[in-house]
Amino acid sequence: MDILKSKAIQSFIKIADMGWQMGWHEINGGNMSYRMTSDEADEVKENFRSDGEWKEIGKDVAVPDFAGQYFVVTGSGKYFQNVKDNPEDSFCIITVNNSGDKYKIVWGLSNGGRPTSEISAHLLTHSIKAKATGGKYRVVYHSHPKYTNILTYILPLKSEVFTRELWEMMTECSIVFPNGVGVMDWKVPCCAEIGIATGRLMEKYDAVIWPHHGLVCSGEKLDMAFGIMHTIEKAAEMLVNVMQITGGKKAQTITPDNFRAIEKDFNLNFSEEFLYEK
Ligand code: 2HA
Ligand code: ZN
Repeated sequence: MDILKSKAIQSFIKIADMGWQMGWHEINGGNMSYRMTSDEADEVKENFRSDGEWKEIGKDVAVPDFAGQYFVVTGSGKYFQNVKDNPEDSFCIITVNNSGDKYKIVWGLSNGGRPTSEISAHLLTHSIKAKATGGKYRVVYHSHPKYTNILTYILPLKSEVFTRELWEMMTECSIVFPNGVGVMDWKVPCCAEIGIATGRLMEKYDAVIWPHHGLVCSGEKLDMAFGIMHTIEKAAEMLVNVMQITGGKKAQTITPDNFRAIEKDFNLNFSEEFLYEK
């Protein structure tokens, strides 16, 4: 099968292009990975090359559960802007070795290159999420959305504050990300350290904010991870607008008891830390 006709690859291209259209991927900003099902990989395996070199994923990073699995991953230094018109040059498919500490490119990056510099954050998050969801979660998506980033200069860098403030912006936010949003300390991008810290927060959250940088979302499918990112960014934009108009004072808002009512009717289990009295 022509690899570009595969549904999994088409969906990867579509979501990457949507992210670009949203303005979340200036120059080479952002990265995305998708863990293929074995059927999806089998369907396109005839296109894979076997001469790739095994390379280390990152210091102290190993994901042995993924031995032999395949990931579609954007390329380091590549532009989301070009994914649609030049897919073979913009992303790749990698596989993981038996000890889980090395990867090899089997398709793509036709003009050379390597997978995203945030490969550690991606694979560690995949590992944690796959374990926590019985293998359902397959996507890690990182972008640089403007308003989410603006809030990291305004709000205290606390998961409970970001979660509560974003939840208050639209009733359905608490249903879209019921586990809240994790907020990390600022870290240098592109190293194992940011990956390990992200993975740790992903044990609890589906979305993690990197202050003054961007957002990482995980989900079952590409449209779901994109949807969580979109919802968070829209809520962040609304909060920035409210602050611009009122200086942060709200005439009324969704109250902790309102959230408890949502929790009950939607059968959710909110952490009480998000429902603090102000
Ligand atoms: O340039 O977004 O965090 C890719 C990135 C690194
Ligand atoms: Zn980034």
